Parts: sequence; structure tokens; C-alpha cells
Amino acid sequence: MPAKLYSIPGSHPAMAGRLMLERKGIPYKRVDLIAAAHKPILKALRFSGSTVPAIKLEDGRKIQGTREIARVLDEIVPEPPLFPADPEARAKVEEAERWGDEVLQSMPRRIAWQAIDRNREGMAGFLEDAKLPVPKGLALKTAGPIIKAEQKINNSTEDTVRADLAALPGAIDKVDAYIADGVLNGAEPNAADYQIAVSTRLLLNFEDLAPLLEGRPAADHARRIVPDFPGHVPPALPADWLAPVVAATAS
Ligand SMILES: N[C@@H](CCC(=O)N[C@@H](CS)C(=O)NCC(=O)O)C(=O)O
Repeated sequence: MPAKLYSIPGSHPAMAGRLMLERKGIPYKRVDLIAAAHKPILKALRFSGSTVPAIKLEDGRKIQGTREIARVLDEIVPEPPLFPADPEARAKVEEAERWGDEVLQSMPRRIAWQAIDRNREGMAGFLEDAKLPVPKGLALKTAGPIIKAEQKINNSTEDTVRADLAALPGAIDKVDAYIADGVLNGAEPNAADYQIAVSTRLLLNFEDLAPLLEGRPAADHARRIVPDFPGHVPPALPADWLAPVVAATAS
């Protein structure tokens, strides 16, 4: 039995899980779950946590969380490595990976649940390559309560998303700095490349936010590491929320 990767449509950490499995050449079957409903389903499948990516390995071991996944995959399939062998270089990659997980990752997630609520066309894009247990039309028609549930799960509110949009220009500067320092975008992708690029690649799918990244090293890096990320969200967020992003784009 190949490994099983549990995902939800549009999940950027699940995309990191997927890309790391592919990098290691580990065969897997992707199982798409419906957002919010995925939490009790993962519990029923006896995963200890409620987040995707969640992977059941060929040997039955269950792993969850992009950082744990990177380490376990390196342990079971050492080549090509997801972390540098040199301890100092590894520490830098781990620091970038931690920031990518603990700080950057939740920004596009919180923003996405507000944007999709305001423009449902955006939701359809994320379902493009999904294999859901219900017809896509039905999933879209019944998306309202799922969006509200996900906003609650992720603390996606007007206030948190305004704060994310204010912090986003600084976050993209930080990604560019990691690239300039050689922590990201080396010849061989590392765990931090996957962790960070899935977030920046998801941001590129938002018409409201792509201009902040376009033409910058962070955008080239995102497209190199994550060539395809289904989804396109037309303009959705209120102009006053976007003011810090627009100001940073113009400067
Ligand atoms: N930071 C963790 C968690 C990922 C995460 O929060 N995934 C979201 C979907 S994008 C999720 O499953 N949320 C459900 C929950 O928070 O219970 C990781 O990198 O694996």
C-alpha cells in the first residue's frame, strides 16, 4: 500500500507535504477531505492532531505537521536530504522553517478565509484538481457554513486579517532576505524552501496580493519550488484593508 496523504483543497501546508513526498520519490495516494469536516475525520482515522497534511506511511506510521513530516521523510529516505549536513547551515534552515510555519503560514490562511467569503468565485479555483467525496457544485453551494467554521478555527477576523495585511510587506522582505543569504533557493530545495514557498505561492493566487510579490525574488522562488498551485481569487478584500499592501507595492 502506498502512503496516504490527507489534504484539504487549497491547503498550502498540505502542498508542502505533497512536494516533500514527491521530492523523496515516495509513492502516495492523496485523499482530499472537506475543510472543517476534516478535523473529526482525522480523529476518527486515529491521527493525534486535527491538521493537514496528515500522512499514513506505508508501514502504518501516522505523521502530521510539515516540520515533523520533513524530519521523518529524511529519516526513512535520506536522499535527497531536506536539511543541509553542515550544522550551522542546518540551524539557519531550521530557523527559517520555524518562522515559515509559526508566523508566515497562518497569514495566507487567515486572509484566504476572509477573501473567499467575499468572493465565492475564488473557492471554485481551489477545487479545480480536488477529488472530493461530494460533487463540486454541491460543495460550492454549501460552502457558507464551512467558510464560517474555518474563520473560527483559524481566528480569521477583520482585525486579524488587517494585521496580517499590515505585516505582509515585512514578511515578503524577510523571504527576500533569506534568499539573498542563501538560506533559501539553493540548488537543492530544503525543508524551509517548501515551508515558505507554499505560502508565497498561495499569495500569488490572490489578485489583491500578487502585485506585492511580482518581480521580486520571493515570487520567482515560489514559482520554482511550487510550479502549480490550483486556485485564483479575483479581487475580494476591502480597499482600506489593502492600503498597507498597496503602499508597499508603490514604494
Ligand atoms: N502548522 C501545521 C498545521 C497546518 C494547518 O494548520 N493546516 C490547516 C489547513 S491549511 C488545518 O488542518 N487546520 C485545521 C486545524 O487547525 O485544526 C503544519 O505545518 O502542518
